[in-house]
Amino acid sequence: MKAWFTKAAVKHFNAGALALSALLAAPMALAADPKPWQLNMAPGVTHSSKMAWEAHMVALWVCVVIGLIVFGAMAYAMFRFRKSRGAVPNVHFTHSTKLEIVWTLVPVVLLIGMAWPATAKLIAMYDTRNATMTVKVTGYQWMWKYEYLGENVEFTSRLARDSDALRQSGKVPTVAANPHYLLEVDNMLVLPTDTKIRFVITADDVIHAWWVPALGWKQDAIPGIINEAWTDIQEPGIYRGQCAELCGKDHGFMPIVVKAVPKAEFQQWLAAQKAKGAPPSADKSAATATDALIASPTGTGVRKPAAPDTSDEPTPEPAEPLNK
Ligand SMILES: [Cu+2]
Repeated sequence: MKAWFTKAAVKHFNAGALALSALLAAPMALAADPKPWQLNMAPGVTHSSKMAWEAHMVALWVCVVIGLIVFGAMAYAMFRFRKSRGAVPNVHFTHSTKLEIVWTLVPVVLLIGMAWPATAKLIAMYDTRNATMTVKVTGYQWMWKYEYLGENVEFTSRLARDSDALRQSGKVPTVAANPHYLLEVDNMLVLPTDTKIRFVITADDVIHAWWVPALGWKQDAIPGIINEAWTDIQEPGIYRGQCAELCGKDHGFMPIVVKAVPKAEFQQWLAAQKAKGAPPSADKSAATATDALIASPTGTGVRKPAAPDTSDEPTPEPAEPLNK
């Protein structure tokens, strides 16, 4: 019994649990959006989110095994040593030194076995060095501003106008008709895949928090303070999130949408943005919006692109060569 709890055995168990849980969660790994009746945490699409998921699965399976052993022993004792079978309690029993040592050491070994890899993961999750690019995120009541630092590209991103109109119409939205109700924005944050991207995150009025679950972290956006985070999205796709800090009456209406595209496509998109004199990116919902001018939170005003939506179609050739 003692040998089972050696460090090597715990490691072996962790590996087995990981393999089993990876097998169980395989269908979920393909989709970033949560599903109705989804069980368990999704692994996400970045190294950080996968590390968090692994630590979670190890802890979950350790808890499952402990639960089975404890409740199994209780059930066995209650059944096997019941009064009707003639069991006689040992009224002289007070303690067992041997048992006390075992039930102290076993949790200590388990906790060290979980804390060691978790600490390594945590350190890696906070290491923003060697990033290829930096995006500055600023929270406002109630929208986000994104700046691609050094690229002269910036825009604001706020709740899509049709989502906003629907919420104020009094109509009841349905999942079928509005699958991303309140999770749609006018300008998506476009990011390249397989790239270490550093974020510097702050706010201009009150505390917000930038959170996209598929990326695996949330980071507070605090006025006067610059917080850091990083990501490396491994699969192209659209990932949705929300402000995660109660920031005022429209806190629930400042969603985040990240569109991850392959590197080459991102460079084309970036070049197109620069060529347009850094107007905002556009997605489908922008085309439905009626207002021609979005007052930027800084008061400078950001003009909407005159051209119709291009972000979901093949990106046009850049008008001028890339600076990179
Ligand atoms: Cu907020």
